[in-house]
Amino acid sequence: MRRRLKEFTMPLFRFHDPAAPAASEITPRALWLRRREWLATTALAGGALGAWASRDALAATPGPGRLAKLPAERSTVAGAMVEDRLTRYADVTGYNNFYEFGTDKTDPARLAHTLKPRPWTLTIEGEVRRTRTFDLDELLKLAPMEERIYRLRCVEGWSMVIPWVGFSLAALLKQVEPKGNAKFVEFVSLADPTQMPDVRSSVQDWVRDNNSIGRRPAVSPGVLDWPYREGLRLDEAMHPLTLLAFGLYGEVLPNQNGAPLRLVVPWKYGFKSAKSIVRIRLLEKQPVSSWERANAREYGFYSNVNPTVDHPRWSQASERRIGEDGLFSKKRPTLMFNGYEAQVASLYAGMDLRRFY
Ligand SMILES: Nc1nc2c(c(=O)[nH]1)N[C@H]1C(S)=C(S)[C@@H](COP(=O)(O)O)O[C@H]1N2
Ligand SMILES: [Mo]
Repeated sequence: MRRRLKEFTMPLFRFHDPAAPAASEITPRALWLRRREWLATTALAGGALGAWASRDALAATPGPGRLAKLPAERSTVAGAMVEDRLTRYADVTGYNNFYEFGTDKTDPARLAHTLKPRPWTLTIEGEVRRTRTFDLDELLKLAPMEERIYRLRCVEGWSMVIPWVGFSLAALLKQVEPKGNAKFVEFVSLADPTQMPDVRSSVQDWVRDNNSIGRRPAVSPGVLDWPYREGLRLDEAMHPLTLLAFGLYGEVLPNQNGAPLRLVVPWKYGFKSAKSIVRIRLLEKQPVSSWERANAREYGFYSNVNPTVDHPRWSQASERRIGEDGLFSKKRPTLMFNGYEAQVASLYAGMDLRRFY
């Protein structure tokens, strides 16, 4: 399968020691560690944050320092924070899925410089009392920025641990006052072919080109229809773990990670976490997300991380951590709800998770 082949053939150049930081990365890394120590001592005496700081010291994590800093405070969901080692900044920002820029893992880092994260507006509409359009500066001030360290588990079988910066999506949704009949939330990403090269090669283009007699399609068929769309149930969207992220590693989001704002839903497969969002719609009926439209049997609406429900073409029982587990060994056990069972299982009480996959 195309996506899976990419996953196993692309990163062959990564055979260097993943724990060794390049000389150029040492200074920002030192800054990063100092900042984490500051967080550990000032934000929370001892406890979990102290453990994270020493974990970071072991992680040989090249720090950021390329983009503007975001002021992040301690997380309000500290109990859900993971103890795993952080994935290196270079991997978080160099190994991406952002199909608007291509399907190879290295395409977004190479090509997303054409994305213009400013000026940016986000419109929230649908079943709300107050339709609102926010510009980026208004959004940045809407609630205190928090640092949240979450696991990200891609449906393809790999995972990372990423220190995001943002605030709960609930803080934004409250602003528009959802009506009683709002049951779902749809997220729509930017789809601008002048900024995103692969938005040109949509399924519609391919069908149209194929239908015009004597012409071969100019581009290979797009995997997805644009814009990229995702959806959540309203209670999932309002859950405190659901993050509206503006940054990672203490700095604003690099374009390839979904600048200037994206969703992060840590207990669901990564594709539910839509990037570069321009529109949020509150709906009465369940929306159809892009991956569901592309292949409903393989990518369900819920897509909760679940080691006991396999993808039709591969097991989901285990995964490989980028930068730690080697290229071909999916040896790390995948956790129920990606490790957030204590926080989110009640959302699905009594639900057949095999049927609602
Ligand atoms: N708009 C948009 N959002 C997207 C995607 C995409 O192709 N387009 N890919 C998804 C997938 S499959 C994953 S695993 C995550 C990857 O996020 P990261 O590159 O920041 O790790 O983004 C998700 N959000
Ligand atoms: Mo993914």
